[in-house]
Amino acid sequence: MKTNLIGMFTLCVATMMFAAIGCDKSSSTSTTATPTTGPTASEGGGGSASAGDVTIGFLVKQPEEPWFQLEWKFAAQAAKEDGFKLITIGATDGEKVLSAIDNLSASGAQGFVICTPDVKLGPAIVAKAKSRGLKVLAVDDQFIGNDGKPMTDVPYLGISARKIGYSVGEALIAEMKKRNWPQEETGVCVVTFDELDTARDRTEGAIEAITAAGFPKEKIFKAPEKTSDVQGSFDATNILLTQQPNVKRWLICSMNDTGALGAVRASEGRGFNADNVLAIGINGTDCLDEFAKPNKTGFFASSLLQAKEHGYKTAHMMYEWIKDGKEPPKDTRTIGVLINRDNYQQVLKEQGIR
Ligand code: FCA
Repeated sequence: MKTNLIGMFTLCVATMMFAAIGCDKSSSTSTTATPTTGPTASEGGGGSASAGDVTIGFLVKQPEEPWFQLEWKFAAQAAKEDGFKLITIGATDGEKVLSAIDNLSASGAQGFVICTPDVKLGPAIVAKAKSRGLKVLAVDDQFIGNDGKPMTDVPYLGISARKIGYSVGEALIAEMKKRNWPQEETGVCVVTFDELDTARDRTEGAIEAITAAGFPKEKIFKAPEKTSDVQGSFDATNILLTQQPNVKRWLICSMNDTGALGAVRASEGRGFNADNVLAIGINGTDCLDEFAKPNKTGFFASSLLQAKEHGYKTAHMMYEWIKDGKEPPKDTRTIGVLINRDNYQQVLKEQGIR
């Protein structure tokens, strides 16, 4: 059994994860990870006498994405402070999610937080969790029920997607004006991933702000990505750039930093640069390497989300639910704050990220 569990799980132990995000990285690349430390070290310090009996899973859809590594880092902080055992799992498809729930149950977990690889798996996840007696909290991506509507009975913590997207759109227009870019030379590339509600709400919010500012609708182009990763965005943007050779300057937005990054890389492949590309992402993660580069790239800014709320708070809420029977609120939404080259170091410090 133990060998099997080790084989199945991407197991990062709380104390180690708290110490170094590098642990998250090693776990992210494989589903056959090795425990990084022994069983005693997996329990954080502090907490009540029974706290050590609590085991919580944290499943994410894209463990390679910096956002999810940050969530894990903060979940590990909660584990250390509350004294529960945390099991992090990269669950990239439905099959992996369902077997991960079985394995969590076998290892004594009482609940898990999940950003599902497919929101339509919601009913199957809830049924499986119920059959194993595990509590479920959805983070980032809200489950969709068999009726096609959000499963509002499952506790969920996500972002105020439309509002955040709207602020990205406003910031793009404000910066375009500041740079005196002629509107007739400028186009907007919106990398979309419409099958995911939180993604669609973000990009629609951005489009709403851009059109509200008087930008012509016919110059706003959607680049639908097939997969929500850098490659998916890169491919989608390349198609758009081929179709629109007359656009001299591009404003770029997407559901997240990963989408913005793929689009920036695609534009660079076509000879665009920081003088004629202005991209604003969401997450405040993948943008950091871009801001740190000595020469500016087209990745201008990002809406930094509250990873601590998404990682620490969700894990802590699950802990309280298991330990004290305190059920989490059904719907919690978080906000974003714009960061760029000038202010990112300060803001990250203030938020305890760096
Ligand atoms: C979704 C996205 C992530 C992050 C999160 C809050 O899950 O895929 O990049 O933006 O919402």
